[in-house]
Amino acid sequence: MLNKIEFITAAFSIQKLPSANLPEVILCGRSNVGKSSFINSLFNRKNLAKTSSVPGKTRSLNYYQVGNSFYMVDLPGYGYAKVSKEERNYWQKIMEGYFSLGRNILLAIHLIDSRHTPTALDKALNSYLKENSIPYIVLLNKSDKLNQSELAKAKREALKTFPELVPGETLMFYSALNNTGHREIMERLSDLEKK
Ligand SMILES: Nc1nc2c(ncn2[C@@H]2O[C@H](COP(=O)(O)OP(=O)(O)O)[C@@H](O)[C@H]2O)c(=O)[nH]1
Ligand SMILES: [Mg+2]
Repeated sequence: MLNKIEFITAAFSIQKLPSANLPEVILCGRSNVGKSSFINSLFNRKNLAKTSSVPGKTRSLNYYQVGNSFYMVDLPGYGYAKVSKEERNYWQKIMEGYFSLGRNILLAIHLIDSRHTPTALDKALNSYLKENSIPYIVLLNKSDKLNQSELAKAKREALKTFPELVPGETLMFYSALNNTGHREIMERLSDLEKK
């Protein structure tokens, strides 16, 4: 049932989330890393999730329902290395609020631009996931932009920052452009469905 996805709601506060009658797969990462494009490419839908070439501030938690299996939740992105203190505080507050609800999170997909080394906020996010015992995978996204040696370097950098990751299992490349990683992610999601 992974071929059916529909938009449910954009919640601008954690009080406005849909009722927790389905488990959740959450998408996180900095703004502009490609979370919306990930949803569109994964489900082969051109404009289901709005994409933007300018780093915007998606402040909402965007809920999509996948079959009758789970919600896919596009969480607010965080900025680049130099974000304002205000923006960073807002992001931390909403993430802590969301995790404190104790919703049934099956998996977190943490997207990182494969061209950049993980930032302080990537590390903060990783800590939240660990503290809350949420299973997670890191996707090195936009892999179409790199050549073989750059890809190898990106993998090394990610492993240096997050040594617990296992390549091919919890660390993978993804591209919304050429479908790298598509099959692997779909397999992972259909495994969740069987649980
Ligand atoms: N080359 C390439 N560009 C991508 C990929 N994914 C997203 N983008 C581009 O990155 C920009 C931001 O994407 P978007 O999905 O809106 O990011 P979001 O802010 O995380 O939702 C857009 O210009 C996308 O076209 C990818 O896999 N490869
Ligand atoms: Mg987006």
